[in-house]
This record gives sequence, structure tokens and C-alpha cells, in this order.
Amino acid sequence: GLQASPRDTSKIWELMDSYQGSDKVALQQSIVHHVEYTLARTRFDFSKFHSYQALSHSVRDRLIEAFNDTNLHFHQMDAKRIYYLSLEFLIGRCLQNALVNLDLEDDYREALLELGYKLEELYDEEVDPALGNGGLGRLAACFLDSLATLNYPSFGYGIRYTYGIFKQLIKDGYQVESPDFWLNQGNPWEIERLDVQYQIRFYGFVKKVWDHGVERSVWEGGETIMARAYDTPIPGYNTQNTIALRLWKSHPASEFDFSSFNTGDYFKALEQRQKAEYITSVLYPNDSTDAGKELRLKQQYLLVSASMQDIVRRFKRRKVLDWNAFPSKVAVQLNDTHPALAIVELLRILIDIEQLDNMSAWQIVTKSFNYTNHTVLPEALEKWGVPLIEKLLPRHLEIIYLINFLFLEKVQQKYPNNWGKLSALSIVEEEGTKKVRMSNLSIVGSKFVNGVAKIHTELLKTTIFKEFFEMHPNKFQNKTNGVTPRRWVRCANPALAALYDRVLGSDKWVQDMEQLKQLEPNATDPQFVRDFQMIKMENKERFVHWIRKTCQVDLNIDSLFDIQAKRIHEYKRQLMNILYVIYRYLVIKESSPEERKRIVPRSVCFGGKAAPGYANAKRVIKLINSVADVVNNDHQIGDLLKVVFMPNYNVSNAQIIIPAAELSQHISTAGTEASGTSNMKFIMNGCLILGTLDGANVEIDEAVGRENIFIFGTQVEDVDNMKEKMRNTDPHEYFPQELLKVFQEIDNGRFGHNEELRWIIDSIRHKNDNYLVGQDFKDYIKAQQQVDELYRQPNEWAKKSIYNAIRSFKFSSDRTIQEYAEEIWQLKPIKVPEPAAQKHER
Ligand code: GPV
Repeated sequence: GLQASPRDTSKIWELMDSYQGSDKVALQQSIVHHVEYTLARTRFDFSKFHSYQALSHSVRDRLIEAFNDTNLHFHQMDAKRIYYLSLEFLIGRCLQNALVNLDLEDDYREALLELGYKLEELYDEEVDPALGNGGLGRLAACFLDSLATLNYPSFGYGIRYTYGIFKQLIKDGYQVESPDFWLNQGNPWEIERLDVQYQIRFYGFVKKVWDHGVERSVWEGGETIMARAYDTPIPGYNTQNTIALRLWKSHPASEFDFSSFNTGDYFKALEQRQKAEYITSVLYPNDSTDAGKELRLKQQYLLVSASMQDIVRRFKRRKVLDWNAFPSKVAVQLNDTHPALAIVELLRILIDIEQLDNMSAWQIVTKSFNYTNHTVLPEALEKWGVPLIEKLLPRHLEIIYLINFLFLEKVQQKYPNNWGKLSALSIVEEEGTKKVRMSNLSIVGSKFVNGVAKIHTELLKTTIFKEFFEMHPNKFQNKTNGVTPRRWVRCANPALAALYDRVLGSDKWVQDMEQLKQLEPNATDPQFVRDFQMIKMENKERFVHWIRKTCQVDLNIDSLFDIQAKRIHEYKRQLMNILYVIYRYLVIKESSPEERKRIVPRSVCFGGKAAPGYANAKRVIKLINSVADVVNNDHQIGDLLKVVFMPNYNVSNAQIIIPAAELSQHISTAGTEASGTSNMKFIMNGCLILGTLDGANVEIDEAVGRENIFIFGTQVEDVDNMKEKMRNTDPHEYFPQELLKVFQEIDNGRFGHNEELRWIIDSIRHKNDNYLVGQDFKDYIKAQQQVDELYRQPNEWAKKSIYNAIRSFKFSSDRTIQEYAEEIWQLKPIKVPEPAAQKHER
């Protein structure tokens, strides 16, 4: 037959001996080339959007070069890789981030200007990929940026949802959800991998067969579909290293289902196939709550099965097959319990397919997996009913029982006949309908378990995972969250970045935030303070402009910009914030002309989505908008107070909102917010925090100093007592007068005669104030007065804001990722050679 000629690599080098050029003409040529050949438009007629598309394709070419180099290099080095498994990746827009990380932003800006385009305007043409709900998904995205930047061999694995988190519209003050079909206009940032597809099975049965005297399990029947890979290259900053975010999309299996075909129902057979696509079609819009739906379990299993098959395939490409080497080449990080079935899936692959014995397989698995917990709230701890798992994944249920059996044997050895321990530690919950506790499964199957802030990890060890901690104290670690300074300072706040560059003499701080320590003396340098104030003013102007456009509200640029932007949740206490706004409004209304002169003008801005099924959260949005209606149209109030609800809070508008903030609120009841990560973004942008001693606020307080943060409220060790007190006290004694007055105004219909507004108040006023709004309200008012007091001294305010910015270095996700790499993954960086060096080498 025909023999393919051995690849002549020197010939290929000759044909493509260099990468894309980066001089101005080369950039322009590449853009115009893509207008003509990729978009198939005439090169003389392209709109802003087409220009964005062509530009993106031009940048994509460069990403692909680096991406290919990286994959090849890691393979040649036989690198240990870390695989970050997450049902959510909230990466946000890609264009500016890519240009900044490739250090091509200025070059492209200049090249485009000559073609008649402003780069910054093109940024706004990009859709915002929103494949996540909130903090958990955004954390995964920040981690990828740091993994690439720190040269760690790694992959993100997730789902390519056709619809991301819904778009939030506000109609009549209510949240209305509209679908986010983000792929409408194509997606230049992904690479479809038609050659990377895996079969995924659902339902069916387990057959037992005897093979050389051992019983083996074969999972058969049911339905099979395919998962196809889509790669988004993630470039590191100032490095050739570019890692993959590999997202899976479901497809019909390639074989036709002949049984339905033979029954003559051709259309039914096709319809059946179409259903496969449905699995990855939509992201569940729940943040910190368990959806508990069969389709969600299918999504989880699809991610897990495709990813583990991919990981095993990559491992098997090594020269010799040695399964015991698996944990030295593979570390898997589970982003909460959502992908916990990966533990079971790897066992199934090793035992049923690779034919390892149970105990060897278990050893390999428990050395490879690690689990990050992101909440202690009971409503978020995932539990799947045994009947559902048995139906959908019969072999996995057997394996879960096997794991539980082996583990409970150990428990029995350590604590003989201690039923309390056994029932707390068991993976299977026996009360009522049997359920699989995914957190227990994750802990038992992992080498290390971590919380996401000091206080949160302590709570894990002393409350929800107490029994596990007592049994395996060394399994538990803390890894305080972080955020990437590339997106959250360099991209979102270019003026502040330029100030740092200028004063520090280089942009090294972007990769090494500890450099900001050198700016300590500058916080009291009048010129530096003025520069900082000027930058804040410009960012406030950009924000005012955006608010005018999106909310039709004119903000007073000299007012204090006070922002709370995060998912709407009772534990986050947006309710307390808006109740305080009402209180403030009433105070202004009652103040004398003399008193009015001393009032600090405020613009209180809220942003965040409510889960579509979360009635109380949706009512809070309605209350905020009802208050805004009254306050903003009250001529007596004028510029002293404005209230806005910013619709559709997402990554791209966070990049406008956060740099403009002067005060940001992180006011969850102590012990409820695992970490919070926007608090870190706000301080990095020179903003003061008004917050409780919860989550990462505790460590922010330590980092910036108590004189540079407004802390109030019940502390975590007192929360239980205060709840007890709340339940045992008459509401008229428990709630302070200031708050009772506010309740009364709402009852009286001052913000509209809407029974829903009363229901919100009812949710806390009858001995059910579980998040202690009433308990903390007076202290909150006091802290707010301190805020006003400080804002009357602009230079003091600026100085403290600067201390927040330059003492935020601990909260870079680079620090977080380095800790994971050293203390959990045992992972070394591998730097991909720069193109010049490669050319030299060959
Ligand atoms: I579980 N988090 C989230 O965004 N979604 C979830 O389903 C769960 C947790 C958040 C926590 O609420 C934040 O406190 C934390 O900062 C973030 O995860 C990242 O760790």
C-alpha cells in the first residue's frame, strides 16, 4: 500500500521558520487578512464588530503558537500536571486579557488607530462568557491565570454550556431572567477538537463475569452519548506558557441507534439523538445551593467521565505503563463536591477497564485527588439520593458502597462500636431515603482537603468536618483565596497600573505583588496621594457614565461611592444594607438645614443576581428598586443620597464598578461567607471595606491594619448565643428602635403598597432573624457614622485607601496557587522556552 513519507521536519521549519511578526505592519496585515479570509468580508468594509472579530482571530493565532509550544514541551518533559475540575469557569472577556498577558496591547492599539479603530471600543464588542454563578466560578478563572503565569503544567476541565448564567433584566423593579446564548456570534477564543471525543454512558446495568478466577464488573446497556473537547488557550503573563481550559460539550453518539430505526420510527430515532445535546445546554443558576436535579447529575458525570478518560489517555502515552506512577504525574483538584464523582469514575476505569485490583486502584486514587470546600451552609452540601445514582450510574453506586465499606472498617478499628462516629463519617446517610453525601465521599477519596480562608478552615475542622479532622488531622489545610492582579488591576484599572509602573520603575509588580511593599512611604507623599485621588476620580467618571447609560440615574461625582456587588443571598445581608439606606433617608428627611450641611452625600449601588427560584432574594431586589424610586425622585433629598440597582452584574461590568468604588460592603453574618473574593478586588483598587469579621475579611483586617478598615458586628464565637437570644427575646425588645421605625415605614407603604415588601420584613421580624440583621444593626449604624466621619477628610480617606491597595499583595491568586503547588500538589514549574531560544536550539 501507500507509505506516507516520514515527516521532513527541516522542511516544515523552512516553511514556517518563525512566528507571526509583531511590527505594526505585520499586525495590520494579520487583521486585514482575517477580515478577508476568516470573516470572508471585503477588506474595505468592516464594522466595529467585524473589526473586533478580525482582531481576535489575529490574537488567537499568537495564542495558538504559544499553546502548541506549551503542550509539546510539557509532553517532552513528561511533566506532572494538575487538573482543576470545576462545573464553573467564569473567565470573562478574553481579548484585553490576552493582549495584556502577551504584552501586545500598545502595539495593537497603535496598529488599529491607523485603520480607524480605537482598541478600547473594540473590547466592548466581545460577549462576556459567563459559565459560572459567582465566586466559585470566578476563582477557577483566576487560578487558571495564575497557573499559566507561574508556569505550572495544568489543565482546567469544565463544561461548555450553550447558555451561561441568565441575563438579568429589571422590569418594574423585579428581576426578569433572559437566556444567555453567548455563542450567537461564534467564539474566536475556542478551538474545537473533533479528534478528542469520549463515550459517556448513562443508565444500563452491571454484568458480572468470571475472568481467570476473578469476578469482574461490566457496565452495559443504557444510553451512550459523546463528549467533545473545546479548548480555550489561557496565556500566562510575560511567559510563553499557555495552558488549556478544556470544556466538554455533549453530542449524539456517532453510531445510529438501530433498534429504534428497525422499529420503523426514523424520526423518533433522530429525536432521541438530539436529546444528547441537551445535557450541556444550560448552567444551573444556583449559587451555594444544591439543585438536586437529575440533569445536573448528568452534567457532573459527563464532566467527570470525559476528563478522567482524557487524563488516563494522556498518562498512557508515557513510554512505559506503570500505574503506580500515576500520582506522581497527576494531581486532580475538585472545585467543591460538584465533580466528586471523578473519584469513583477513576476507580471504575482502573478496576473495570484497566483491570487493576481494588486495593491498588484505591491507593492510586487517594494519592491523586484533593478537595476544596467552599461553604459550611447546609443547603449547599450536595447529597444525591441512592435510587437516582442506582438508576443513572449503577456501577458507580457499587463502587461507592465498596469505598464506604473499606472506610467504615477503618472507623470501626479506630472507634469500636461508636455509632455516633460511624453515622457522622459514613458516605451514605441512612436516615430517611438513603443519600450519598458528596462531601464525605470527597474527603475519604482525597489526599488533602482545604478551606478557602483561615476562619473558614477552622470552622470546617471544628464543625461540619469535625469527626474527619479528629481522625485525619493532617488531611486538612487552609488555602486562602486570591484574585489575579492581571485582570483586576492591570486590565480593570490601567491608570493605577501605570502609576505603579512609573513609581516602581517597572511592571514587575504585575507578576510579583509583593513589590507593592516598596510603596509604603508613598502613602504619605502628597504628590502620590494626589495622583491616586485623580485616578479614583477618573474611574468614578467612567462609572457615572456607565450608570447613566444603564440605569438612567445621574450620580453626584463628589458623593461617596458605596458598593455591594455579589449574588443576592440572605446570608450576605443585602437586606441590612437597604434597611440602613432607608434609615439614612429618614434621617436626612428629618434633619435641620444646619444638620444637612454636614451630611456626607452617598451613592449606594447594589448589583447581583438572585437564583430564579429564590423568592426572598428576588424580593430584596424589588425592595432596593422601590427604595431607589422614592429616594432618587425626592427633591428634598437632591444629591445627598442616590440608590441604584445595577442590572446584570457580571465580570465585564465588575471591571468598571470595582475601580470606581470608595467603600465596599462585605457584611455577611460571621461564619457564613467562606471567603469572599471581591473584597480582595476592591482593596486592590484602593477601596475601603465596611465589613464583618467573616471569611477573608479577617485576613484583610490583619493585612491592612484595623485603622484602615471598618469592622462591625457579632463575631463568630458569639453567633450561636446571639441567635439563642434572638429566639428568646420579644421582637420589640430585640430589634433596635431605628430598625423598628424602618419596618413601620415599609408597613405604611412609603415604598409602595406591595405586600411582598412586607413579606421581606416578615422574613426576619418574628423570631426568625437567623442572619442577625437586628442584632448587628446598631453596630452597623455606628460603623457607617465612622465612614462618614472619615470621608469628610479626603486626604485621610485617600491615604487609608492607598494602604488597602498596597497591602493587598497577599490576596494575589499567585500566592494562593504557589501554596497549592507546594503544599498539596507537589508540583514544580516548567517554563516553556521562548521562541527565540527554540529556534536556536534546533
Ligand atoms: I459551595 N461559593 C460559590 O460562589 N458558589 C458555590 O456554589 C459555593 C461557594 C463561593 C463562596 O460563597 C465564597 O465565600 C467564596 O469566596 C467562593 O466560593 C470561592 O471560594
